[in-house]
Amino acid sequence: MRRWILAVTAAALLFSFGACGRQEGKDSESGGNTQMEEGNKPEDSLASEDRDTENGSGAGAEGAGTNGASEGEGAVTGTEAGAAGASKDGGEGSGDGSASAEEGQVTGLAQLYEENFPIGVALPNYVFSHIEEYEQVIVDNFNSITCENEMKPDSLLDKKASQADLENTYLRAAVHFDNCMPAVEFALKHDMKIRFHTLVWHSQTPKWFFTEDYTDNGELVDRETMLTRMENYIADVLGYFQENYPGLIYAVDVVNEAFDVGNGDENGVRMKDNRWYDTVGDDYYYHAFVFARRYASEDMKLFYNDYGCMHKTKLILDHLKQAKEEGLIDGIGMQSHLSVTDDIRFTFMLAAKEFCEEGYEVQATELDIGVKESGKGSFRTQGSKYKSFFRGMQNLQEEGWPITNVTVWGLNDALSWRKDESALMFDEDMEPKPAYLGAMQDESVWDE
Ligand code: 9MR
Repeated sequence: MRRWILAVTAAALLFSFGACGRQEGKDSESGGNTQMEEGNKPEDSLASEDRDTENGSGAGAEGAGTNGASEGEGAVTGTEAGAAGASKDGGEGSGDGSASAEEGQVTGLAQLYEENFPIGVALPNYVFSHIEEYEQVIVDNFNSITCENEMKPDSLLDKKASQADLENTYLRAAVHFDNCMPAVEFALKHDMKIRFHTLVWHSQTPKWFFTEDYTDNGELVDRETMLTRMENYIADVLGYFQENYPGLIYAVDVVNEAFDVGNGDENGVRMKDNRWYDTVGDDYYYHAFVFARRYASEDMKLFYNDYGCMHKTKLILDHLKQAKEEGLIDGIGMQSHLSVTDDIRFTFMLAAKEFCEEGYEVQATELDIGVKESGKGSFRTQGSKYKSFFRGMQNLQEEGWPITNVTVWGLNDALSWRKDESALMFDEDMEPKPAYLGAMQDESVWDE
């Protein structure tokens, strides 16, 4: 795999912007949760409850290579990037397309932000089975990974084994870790850490887990039974990693997306399509933190993770108050599924700061920034937004606020769950887009 230089001149950037025929995007964080709801519907996902647990990879992985940006649309090609290569501080690059630390160049995002926070990427199993195409870029840019789907309950819960021994599994469903092993092995090979995503979520959690006989049509169990199953599930999953891979997991999304006024009860707790709510009740998220703190090792930070955080800061803070006061939670994961029309510089960063002021660590856990309008300038605007995002988080961290990670939700536009919006930093050929240069704080990308 060719290694490319990270910074390019404005000229190279401008040359590389082709016509950007983009489809109209869906709503992002700013516009409510339309897109999230669609994306999260179990039936939209290969990881739906009817799916066998053996199939660990999600829609993003399956759809790989079938869509996304076509060549030349906004990508800075490796050749151009290399030829035009300049180091971050403006020095001339080698021009041969290779980057090396010896030449004084920053090798990528992880190094650029190493004084600030780890930089993560969400990866589906598809990437690990085609790793020769992606390994160098991953290693150059990221030091944290999140499984896009393979650590979710429908990947870890083992239906057959649970059904086969109901007497022993009734309160303790069987789990297995086959699906996430490629990610674990990759992380170990490259000395990377893993953000665990996610323990308790209404989506990608099979219905059978909530029923009397572990079948899809069984009766739902009562609150006490489900609380015990929740406790055992959390204990077994966290216990497995502590025992087998101590130190590998540094952050855990304990609860995902529990607050949503549009789909919630009168207090905004997610009710729709939420079997945790149906069985345990409106305090299910609190108990998840109780159990997670009970079984997590000290080096695993416990997170509440959600979309649209900048629009529901108070809702989240109010609901988490008790867990926070009891020391059960460490941070807020702001998913950061954004669009180029979102106000990142002020609205997003203010929300991040507000969480910090309340004593939480903040991580951007699922960053992508969708391009809404077709047209020449779209990818340049996207580049500015990425720049603004990374710089904003860096500024907060440098001011002393505990910003402890930025993770992008996918490696390239073709692998993204938002294929229609070309929301990531690399195009389908793994060529860096202006978004990447923005994230690298390249001077060719204009400031917002
Ligand atoms: O990117 C994931 C996609 O491959 C799955 O099909 C989808 C199913 O729900 O989940 C996506 O990841 C979601 C994440 O787990 C939680 N926040 C929203 C993400 C995008 O939908």
